[in-house]
Amino acid sequence: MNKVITLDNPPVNALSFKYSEKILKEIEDAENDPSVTSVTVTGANGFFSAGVDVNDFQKDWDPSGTTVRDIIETIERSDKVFVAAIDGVALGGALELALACDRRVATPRSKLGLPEIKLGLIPGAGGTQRLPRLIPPQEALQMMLKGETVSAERALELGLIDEVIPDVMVSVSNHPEHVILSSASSVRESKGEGPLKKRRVSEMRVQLPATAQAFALPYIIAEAHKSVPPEENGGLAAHKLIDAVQAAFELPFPRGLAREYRLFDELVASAPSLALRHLFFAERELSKIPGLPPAEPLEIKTAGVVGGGTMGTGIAITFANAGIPVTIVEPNADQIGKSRQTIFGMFMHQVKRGRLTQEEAWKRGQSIAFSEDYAALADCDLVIEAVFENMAVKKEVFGKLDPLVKPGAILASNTSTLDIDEMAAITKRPEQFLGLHFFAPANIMKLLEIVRGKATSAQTLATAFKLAKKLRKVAVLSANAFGFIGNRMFFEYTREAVALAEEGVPPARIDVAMKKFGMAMGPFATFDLSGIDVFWHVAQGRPDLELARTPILDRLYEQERLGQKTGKGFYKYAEGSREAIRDKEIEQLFAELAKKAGVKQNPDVSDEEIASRIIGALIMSGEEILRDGVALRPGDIDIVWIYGYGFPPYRGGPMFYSQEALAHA
Ligand code: T1G
Repeated sequence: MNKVITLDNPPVNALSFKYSEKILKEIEDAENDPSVTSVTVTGANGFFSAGVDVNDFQKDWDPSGTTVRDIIETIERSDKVFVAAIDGVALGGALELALACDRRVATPRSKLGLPEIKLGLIPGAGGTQRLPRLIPPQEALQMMLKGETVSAERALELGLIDEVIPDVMVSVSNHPEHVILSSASSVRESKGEGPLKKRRVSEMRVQLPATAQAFALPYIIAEAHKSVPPEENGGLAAHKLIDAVQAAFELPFPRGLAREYRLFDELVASAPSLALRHLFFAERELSKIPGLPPAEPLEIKTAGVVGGGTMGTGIAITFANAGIPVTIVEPNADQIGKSRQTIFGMFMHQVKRGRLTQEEAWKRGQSIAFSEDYAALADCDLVIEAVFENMAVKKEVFGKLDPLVKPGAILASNTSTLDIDEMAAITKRPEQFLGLHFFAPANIMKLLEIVRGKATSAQTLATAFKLAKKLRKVAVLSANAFGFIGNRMFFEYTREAVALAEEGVPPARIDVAMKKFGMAMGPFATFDLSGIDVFWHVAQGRPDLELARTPILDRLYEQERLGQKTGKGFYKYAEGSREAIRDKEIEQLFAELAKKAGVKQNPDVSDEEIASRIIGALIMSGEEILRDGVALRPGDIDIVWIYGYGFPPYRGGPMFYSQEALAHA
């Protein structure tokens, strides 16, 4: 008889330590039941399992309790045939459980993967030893290093599964005995191999392709180590993963497994993994707004964008990519031409990269309409403005929009620093008004700050969060305060960098020190990328800003040294190049300004001191933002800085980093 065991632990059938005890008992019962000849493990609700419950991996986790390892070892010892029948997602420890089975079948929509690396871990229940035995080892290594999922079709090509089972699997819950048997038997029939036999992956050998020479293994391992970041810069788990896979090549299964377990247990307590697991949950907290009454989100079926500049065009592309038809209102015909060109170029680039079919690109391009007339937006469900960063200009836009768009439409501003309530006040719909602050380039950057006005309703906020998910953005709620969360902190972060430059530390050296800390880009390179005029304009409107009081921005603005866009900023750039070249002129300019201001010089400060001062300023600003109630949680601030400003994820974000730094001080 075939016994069916169904993983059923909503919402994602996670194999928590507690739930693993239940499943282990079911498997042991099947093992001890002489009438059972085969066991099929499947998942409930169209979901196999998301793997081990990440909540269970607290810093001092106790591996002596029942875990998915015990389930897998029981399957391994059994002489009964185990079939994993996958419908939906099979990740991490759940896929490792399937790897311990003798057969794996999956429905066409299934996705399989070992994403542990994204949590700063490695597969810790045999995945690093079984996957390279079942599929080509280089494919196995890359799949685990990238933490990517593969489709059922790709899994079949690789040999990760034996059969793609049509939708018969979806009825597994109401005909368990019959259907699973047929699926298992379909594996038998299609392979014509008679009754299913035991086929332990652990007994297979890791096979290098016949073309590979004897020296291939050391070369493959050496190349793999070179292909990942250094251990201290986010590469710790990757290097340990390569060590574990090397053991699969070189050691008998039991010893390779022991090495994997040891490496995994070390990583669970490692700082990068604690940081990445913090971010995993912080990201899933974002849309939980304490005190907000439940509200049904509206469906945004059509959108309008006022302003066809860089931001407006990027925002329109974002809507088109999410399948939401969008109209850009832009009075300037030349600007419309430029916007059309940008859109066409972007979609062609996606086609060239194989990310979009020609037909899909054309469809998305066609879903973006242009008009010089606001009336074209009358029926839109949401209209966002992305015009010049000036309050009068924005008020004029909303003064035109409010009487024109339909009563239920939401109006939004893409402003990065201006007062949302002041804009809402000139409309008759403050409840349906909010800020949607996209980050440039809007169609690439995943971060979206949702800015809540005094009157913004719960339904408008719920709609914005639902829209963000559809736009594939990571949305963080901000109160309506200057600079919201990211930029307000960025001004303090860059202020400290400028202070160090005034003390005689070359900007180029400051950027190197911040990249060594793990930032994707140094502060001065960021100034040049965003445009020094952007900061200068903001500073004009905010004399209270410390950054506004530094003379350097005025000097650069006067000299039209605006950054990459003018070929000179804090760095200089060769014609048509974005490569930053150190510019002694800037260092002389800082020296003159510092002398005039009587700033004490301190040019020999260490890289660590540079990073500590700049990150310290960032953290203090984050603490102020929490005190002012601008951000809901420290984790929200961390997510803003990971997705919006290139803070190193393996340090968990500025607020997590500050706690860790304090804890180890
Ligand atoms: N553990 C605990 N909770 C999880 C979870 C997990 N593995 N996966 C999801 N959740 C929760 C999540 O916090 C949220 O909770 C809800 O489920 C819906 O998630 C030994 C050690 C499965 C693709 O890394 O990739 O196995 O906010 O909003 O967009 O080698 O969740 O509703 O309270 O993301 O539909 C490896 C992580 C674990 C998979 C579904 N597995 N999860 O995406 O929903 S380590 C993973 C995901 C491991 C072994 C190792 C996604 C998803 P709440 P969601 P979704």
